[in-house]
Amino acid sequence: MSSKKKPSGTIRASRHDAEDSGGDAIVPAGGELHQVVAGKHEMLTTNQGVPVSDNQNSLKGHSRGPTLLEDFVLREKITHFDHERIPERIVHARGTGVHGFFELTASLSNYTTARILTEVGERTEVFTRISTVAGGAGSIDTPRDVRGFAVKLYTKEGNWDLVGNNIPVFFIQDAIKFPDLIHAVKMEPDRGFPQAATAHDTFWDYISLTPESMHMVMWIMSDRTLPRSLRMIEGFGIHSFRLVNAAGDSTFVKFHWRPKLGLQSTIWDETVKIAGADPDFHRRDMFEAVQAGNFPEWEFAVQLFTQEQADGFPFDHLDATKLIPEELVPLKVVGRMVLDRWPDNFFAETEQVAFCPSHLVPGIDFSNDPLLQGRLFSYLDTQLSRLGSPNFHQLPVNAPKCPFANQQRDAHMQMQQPKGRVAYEPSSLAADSARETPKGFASFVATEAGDKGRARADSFADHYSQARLFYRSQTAPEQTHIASALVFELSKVETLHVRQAMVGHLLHVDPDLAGRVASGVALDPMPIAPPAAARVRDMDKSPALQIIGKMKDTLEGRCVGILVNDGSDGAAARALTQAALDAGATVKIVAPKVGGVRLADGKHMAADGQLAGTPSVLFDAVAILLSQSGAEQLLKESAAIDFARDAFGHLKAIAIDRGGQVLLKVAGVVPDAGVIPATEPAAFIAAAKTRQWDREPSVRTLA
Ligand code: HDE
Repeated sequence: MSSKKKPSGTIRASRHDAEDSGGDAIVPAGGELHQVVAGKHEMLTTNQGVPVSDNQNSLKGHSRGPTLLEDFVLREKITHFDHERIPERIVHARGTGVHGFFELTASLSNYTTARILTEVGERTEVFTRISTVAGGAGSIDTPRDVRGFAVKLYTKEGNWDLVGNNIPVFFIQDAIKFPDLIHAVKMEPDRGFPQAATAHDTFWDYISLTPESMHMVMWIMSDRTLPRSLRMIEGFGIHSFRLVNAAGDSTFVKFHWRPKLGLQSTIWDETVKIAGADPDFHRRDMFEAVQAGNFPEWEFAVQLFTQEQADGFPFDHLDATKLIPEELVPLKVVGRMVLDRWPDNFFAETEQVAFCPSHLVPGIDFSNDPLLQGRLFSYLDTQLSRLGSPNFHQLPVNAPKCPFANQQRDAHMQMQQPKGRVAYEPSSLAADSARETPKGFASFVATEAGDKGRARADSFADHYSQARLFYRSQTAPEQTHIASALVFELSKVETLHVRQAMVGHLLHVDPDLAGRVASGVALDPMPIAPPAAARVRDMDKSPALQIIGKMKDTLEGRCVGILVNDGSDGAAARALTQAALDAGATVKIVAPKVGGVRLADGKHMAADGQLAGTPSVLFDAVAILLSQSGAEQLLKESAAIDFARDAFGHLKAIAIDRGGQVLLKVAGVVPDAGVIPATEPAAFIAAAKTRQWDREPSVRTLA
């Protein structure tokens, strides 16, 4: 390095002198795409490969003089920086992506020719991105919101993008309504808030005028929109698709992802506090799980049904506001997905990944669902503005892993250098150029007849029966949470007639629910229900729609927090830690200082988090093990009191010793069956596997 005696403005290790220092170099990879890779002894260069001698000082007329325009090193670096951001997604801007694989466990060869669904035991690489919908890319991970569940499967026959959500139905029946829905939910355009929230006037105004949204409203007001972890959500393709077999026969299919860890959600008050304690709560949880080798896994299941069966359903399966109850068409598990590799670079992969529901493989086809049909246009279109070029498929995360070739050429950021004079098909001049093949994608031959027009089928008219089905299928605590969520949201709505209109719709869903919400927002008299376009039916309850019913009796994937201070009982802390680890949980030690504590036995215990920055909302269950003097010291510490009070208020199991008992008392907690002596680790673990639902009425007013 040729640095003379110039003050560099920084202290740096000399890369070029250190034998084993890794450098970042831009090198050609595979002769086609260029990527940044770690290399040894690489010089820092400009993008033109010119070695850079000084990366700390711009070129100036003299040491205190003006900067010179001639400084191409500075200009190139700053220009590139100025253009680092690309437009964020208009929806689903905030997301977390992970690589993994899909493995088929049962063949669907009777139904489809798609190799990914017929080759049992084959592993197919996937990239899965889970997102929130309404907030910007930098918004919190835990708003009350739907989660996008987008999976790119790099199959041998091309990429298949299954772009779904964690809720099996949607707000609207027709794609033409989507921009209005999104404009209504996004921050209000004059004031620029609220960010990532449905709890405001424009959203509920739009919804109150859109009865077809009522089923989805039940889902978004349920705890499904408050997932404990992205590893504990279901995924749904939502729309009906077709599977097409070798004989050209079609079977309708709905796609499902079911988390191995079961479903679990947080409590609303807890969710709000998590947003402050850790805005990256879900991304961090996923990162830590994947890095620790606790790879999230989902079962892949299908619901298969024929046109004849569909004709007998009391709803239209082409209507995306309807689901097919599992009790009517059972789920058949045919595969699994494991996410086992965190991306190397967030921008290159998670930000640049481009999902399109129109990316299908031979043997799978679309249905006429009018929402799906609109999506088939939208996603390709949005990638063009977001990624800026029709060559987005050449980015490594988007490129198929099977060979691909055609005569599409040129355009912005073309990374390929095709050879030869033929850029068309058919051609006789290049015998080896890419040709059509009989094995290629062929659309199912469907017979369509009817009058052209902007019409909605009568079979789409029933907007309330499945909303009622969902609400009535819930457990009592879950029903209470739905009612309370509606009260919370409508309490943020300033316009009285919007509140009234919403309660009017709820009368069709369930009069008891309407009563609870009306009372919660002090609405008197009860509004009148709007006319319903179709008779509201009572359907058989579907327990599969619950969360509590689908929580697994396990601590796997969960986290136990243990609060200790100087003088705490080390043996008790170690016994609880071991019991939690044995049950499959992770354990984090929380202490007043991050350096850890000196236990009663004189041993040092390292801390994972400092008390003020590690509240109990970050854990599924907690233990509070305090020495007598430590307990007294923490009584003046609001973070400690909140730690105890919130753990109790969020219905968690709490293990305590005598010091912990003192803290609970100051926190105003009256112990119940979920507060367990630290000397009984087994009982604590059993209680930690669930929430203390019975406790809830004693800690907050619910609707
Ligand atoms: Fe999307 N949606 N969407 N959507 N959607 C987008 O595409 C759109 C809908 C979903 O992780 C956009 O690449 C329309 C239903 C996910 O990158 C955009 C309609 C479902 C993601 C778009 C819908 C989804 C998106 C924005 C009504 C569940 C994130 C950026 C017809 C089945 C994918 C982008 C990722 C993203 C349009 C409705 C799921 C603008 C027009 C229903 C998971 O193209």
